[in-house]
Amino acid sequence: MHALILVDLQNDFVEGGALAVPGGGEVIAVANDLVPKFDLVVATQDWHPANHGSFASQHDGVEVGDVFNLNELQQVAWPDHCVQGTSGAELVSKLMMPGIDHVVQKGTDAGIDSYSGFFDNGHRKETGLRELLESQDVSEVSIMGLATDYCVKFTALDSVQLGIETNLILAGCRGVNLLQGDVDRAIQELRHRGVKLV
Ligand code: VGL
Ligand code: ZN
Repeated sequence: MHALILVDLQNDFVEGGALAVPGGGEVIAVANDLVPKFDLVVATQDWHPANHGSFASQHDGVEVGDVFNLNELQQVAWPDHCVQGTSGAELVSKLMMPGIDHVVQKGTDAGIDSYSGFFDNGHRKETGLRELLESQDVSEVSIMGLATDYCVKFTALDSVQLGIETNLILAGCRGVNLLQGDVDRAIQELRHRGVKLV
């Protein structure tokens, strides 16, 4: 089985959202074109409690974009985003929802971030995505979404590392580029690790 993984296509990551990725809204049409072509479609959803440790607002003296230490892990400080139950956390309404078979939530533990759809950033806990793919006999995935240099990158890295044939749909990805060149570096690293760029 070949599955499509849609990464974090949520209101907060598109224009007008709390952590808008430049051009983020443009990938919704790409997703809608692809959804009917796959027998299994899984969407990931960044789903943070209001006091999530990745939010700059939770720390004195930490500004958005700073890198700080969160429970022994390097953490980028983000604006409050994708707070559970808010409209910003909802999947973009223009998405073809009936074609989405499963939604996997991540980032629910306030003490650790989770860029990957599979594991938290410390590889301590799983989200359930691996089990889901295994139960459906998935051997290949195609991944697209937001943001190329964070959640898409780490989802694809974990996927290849789990032995799944992994394709990255470049036209369906947009990145943050907090530092100039982050997106290009992410793509190079993914290619180097064996992710196929399509
Ligand atoms: C993401 C930063 C913080 C992403 C999620 O979806 O790429 N980036 N949380
Ligand atoms: Zn997040």
